[in-house]
Amino acid sequence: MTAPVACQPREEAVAANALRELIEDDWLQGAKPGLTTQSDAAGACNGVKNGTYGFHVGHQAHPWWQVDLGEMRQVGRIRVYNRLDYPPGLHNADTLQILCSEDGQDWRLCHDNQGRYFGGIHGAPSLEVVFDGDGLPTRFIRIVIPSDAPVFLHLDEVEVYAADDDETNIALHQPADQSSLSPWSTPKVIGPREYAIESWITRGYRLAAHLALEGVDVYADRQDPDYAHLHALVEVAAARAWEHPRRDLFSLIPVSYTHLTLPTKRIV
Ligand SMILES: [Ca+2]
Repeated sequence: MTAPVACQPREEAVAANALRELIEDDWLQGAKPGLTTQSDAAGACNGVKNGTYGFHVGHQAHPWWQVDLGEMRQVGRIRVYNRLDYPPGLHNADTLQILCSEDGQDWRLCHDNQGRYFGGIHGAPSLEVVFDGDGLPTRFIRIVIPSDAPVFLHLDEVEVYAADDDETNIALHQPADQSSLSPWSTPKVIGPREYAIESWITRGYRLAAHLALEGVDVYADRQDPDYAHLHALVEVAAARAWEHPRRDLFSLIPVSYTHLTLPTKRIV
């Protein structure tokens, strides 16, 4: 029995542009945070409000999303921005409940939305829950849909403000989690963005050395790399770099650096 032709080893010419895309995809794949319930949930406290879903829990009964404020806080108000771009799901969160907890184990109800629709960045007002006086003492805040029937939970953003500071969103970039993943879950950046630049460059040189052994004149157009400059360029990549990575990240890398990964001179 022989393997199908498509599975047999073969050599194919790779055009320079296609090679660049392959290498970029490889870089980006290696740089992406892994997909976990935490990395998807981070999308509802990442400061991005665009009317779509910041996270997407799987189809299940009693789906929930939560954020850890890091320490006990006196919460003055919670603002929830609904997803607006998917009409069949507009009312999924109408019945949401907000729970609070000191330890992430024992929860108590602090708001029941009782079927009232709320909007998001446009249209109907977003949901705002205000806690009077000294505010609500809590460390964890959980949003749950109290439905025995499976339902999707997907929100745009959740903001939390302390009773004594109505300007600072204390949920921003705090650790979040959710009850499950869905096919639409994606990893968001958690904490400060870090690029494995040194390892990428090392790999690039390793690739260049390998290609040199194969007879490719990869150093024909080499310039002295300025790692600090390259590092600075990548550091300032836009906040949405994961969603449009190639445009945002690689548009910043000048042509003079392509020799780090691309022996384009001899590959046609
Ligand atoms: Ca968001």
